[in-house]
Amino acid sequence: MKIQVSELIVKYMERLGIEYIFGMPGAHILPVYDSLYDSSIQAILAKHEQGASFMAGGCARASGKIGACITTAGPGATNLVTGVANAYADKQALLIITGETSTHIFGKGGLQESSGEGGAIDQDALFKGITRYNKVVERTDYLANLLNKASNILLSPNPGPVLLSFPFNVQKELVDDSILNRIKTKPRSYTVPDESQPVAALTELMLQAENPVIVAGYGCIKSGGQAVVTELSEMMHIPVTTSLKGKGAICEQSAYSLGSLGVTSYGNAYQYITEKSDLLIFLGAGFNERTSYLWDENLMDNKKIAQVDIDEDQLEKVFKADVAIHGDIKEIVAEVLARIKANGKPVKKHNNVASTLKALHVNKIEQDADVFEARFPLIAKFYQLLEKNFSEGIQIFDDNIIFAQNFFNVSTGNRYHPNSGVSSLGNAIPAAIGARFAEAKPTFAILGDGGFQMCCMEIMTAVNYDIPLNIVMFNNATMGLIRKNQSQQYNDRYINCDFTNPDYAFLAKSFGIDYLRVDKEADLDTVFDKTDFHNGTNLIEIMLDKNTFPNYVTKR
Ligand SMILES: Cc1ncc(C[n+]2csc(CCOP(=O)(O)OP(=O)(O)O)c2C)c(N)n1
Ligand SMILES: [Mg+2]
Repeated sequence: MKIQVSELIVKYMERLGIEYIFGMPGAHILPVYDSLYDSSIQAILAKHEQGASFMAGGCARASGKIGACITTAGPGATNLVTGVANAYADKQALLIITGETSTHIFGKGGLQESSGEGGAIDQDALFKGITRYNKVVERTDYLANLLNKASNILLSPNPGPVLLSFPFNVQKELVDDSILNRIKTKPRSYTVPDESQPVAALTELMLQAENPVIVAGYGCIKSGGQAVVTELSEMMHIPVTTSLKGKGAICEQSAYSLGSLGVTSYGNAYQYITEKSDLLIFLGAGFNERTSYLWDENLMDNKKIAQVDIDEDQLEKVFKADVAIHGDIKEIVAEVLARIKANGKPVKKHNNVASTLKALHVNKIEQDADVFEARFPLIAKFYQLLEKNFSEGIQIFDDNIIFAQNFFNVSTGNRYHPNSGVSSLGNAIPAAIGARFAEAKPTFAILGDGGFQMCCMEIMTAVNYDIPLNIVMFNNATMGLIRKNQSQQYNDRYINCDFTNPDYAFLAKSFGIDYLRVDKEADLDTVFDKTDFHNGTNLIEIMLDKNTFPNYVTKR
């Protein structure tokens, strides 16, 4: 049967399991919107295309499925850039559909033309560096191949954004719907290559080590490896630290949790690794600037290194490993566990862990308490109450990062999504909205007042679609991180960091959402007593002093 290309695109997305597509229409993409009218996919109208791309990213993060967004040509597409860049850096599966002027107009100066011809902007070139695949689809005879290529990227264990731009006339062309049967829309089952040798070597390394430490990353969570990693840690008494994105890979309240590893953290994990550890086992964790303390060699010195990652490109990217295994973390760790159990020898217990952790804890209280807790009592208490009231079942999108990294112990039943990718301010609110569409659980966006003002109109997207949302905003009337740097590194020469805030109570009222202000600790008890975190849309404003800086030490 013949169907329009616009309908084929929508059916392709349905088969990919896409339930929501975030965007904004324009004349050049209306045929696809018209096909969405009859689809099971719900089209969500954002306030700005950047918001739409962040929502699609949040939806993908929460659901583990493909996120999707749709815009018109020209400014619709250019407004997507930061969200797409974020998904690219974060290796998120994002399908972006954009419109384009009809091909017979190319090069003549069409309205919003983005063909790159005759002085028009070149959308293809613009997105080249931030997509895994990017195509202006000018003809239909290779549609099956082209969509298969898109599927291969979107469904791979290491995906990225795919942008398909359809000229207006192409969207309305007729094609045979049998094309759909030639397109892959389910992930290939991933079989671990024959890893028996490296897995045996990894098991042996672990049995030999006196003080191994697991560095768990987001790859652990993506593979669903939390339970096996926890079992391994508890069975062998191995402490676990995580990258920021890996927070929650094991329960951070666990006796074996060293908290997160990285420049803005307390430094327990750093201390344990540099002073005690003789084996580091990286499980789906990158070793970026933040996690590695700028690739501090003390972390690697005098110890063996093992690494497991499903992304082959991550293996030995920035360090040399004694054992490097390309494979699914859950499967590999399960295999290691089975081998250790079958080993016959008694399982080695690393008995000094508890006392070392205790010593570090004392250390932490003595050295760091005034660095963080005492300086930010309201935020510390907020996270304590959050943990107490929600031991599981919430998802958090956090643009601020520094406070949560230190104050918030993530349990395996909660999901914490720090603003990673390109670390763009303005991500938390739309990403949380996208996630709340995918997952009906209490959802939090946590961010500063600077970031809030970048994306706050998207709150109305939540309101328009009855999406419950909890926004926690830190009001310090400044770009705090910038002010801190200008104070500490530029002799208090403040430039372009401070600003005057609107009255957020009125703002919330105008949006029709609930509002609570926190000036003192007792106000937080009221917040947790009164707020409907499940079904309400709430703005919680926490007042901070602009001259109180999170005084983390970058190197120890
Ligand atoms: C899109 C974007 N622009 C600029 C920056 C650089 N930047 C990092 S933190 C920061 C200040 C954030 O201020 P605010 O959101 O109020 O948080 P605070 O540090 O005050 O808690 C800025 C401008 C960024 N990360 N993203
Ligand atoms: Mg601020």
